[in-house]
Amino acid sequence: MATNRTFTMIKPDATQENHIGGILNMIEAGGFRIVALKKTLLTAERAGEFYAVHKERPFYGDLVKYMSSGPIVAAILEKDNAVADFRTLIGATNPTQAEEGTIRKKYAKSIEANAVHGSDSDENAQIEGNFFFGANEQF
Ligand code: RTP
Ligand code: MG
Repeated sequence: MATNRTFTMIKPDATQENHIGGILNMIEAGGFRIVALKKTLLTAERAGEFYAVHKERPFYGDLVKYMSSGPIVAAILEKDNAVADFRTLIGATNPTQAEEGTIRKKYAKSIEANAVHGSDSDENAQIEGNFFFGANEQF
């Protein structure tokens, strides 16, 4: 079933470089409403759990280390067609391939330190949002 929500994280490189406001600005300007928002630090264990789908991929160990290297900002976002439209707004995983006007084009430093996460399906958006936020934190 399609929903109108997606989930994002502003990754450690972007929070470290004071891009939280700039990225949230692009998200709101892109027509998304912020349903839930928090800054937090993932332990390696929690990061490993979040990215468990990538366990078999060669970059998994580095990804877990990177995502637990500093605070992240987690958010649930709402908009029609949220998952697909948000992936358009963030741009390609590798910033060298990201289109002009996308968040990764503007803020990503590398294929790993690529500024933001965006859910890849409605199902994962719901799982990922609930990983960080209880029902009484989503408005
Ligand atoms: P995300 O899940 O963070 O929104 O990114 P994505 O869908 O565009 O890319 P995905 O394939 O799901 O990969 C998850 C994250 O792993 C890191 N990565 N590193 N070193 C590498 O080759 C590599 N490839 C991916 C990135 O941080 C990527 O966003
Ligand atoms: Mg992904």
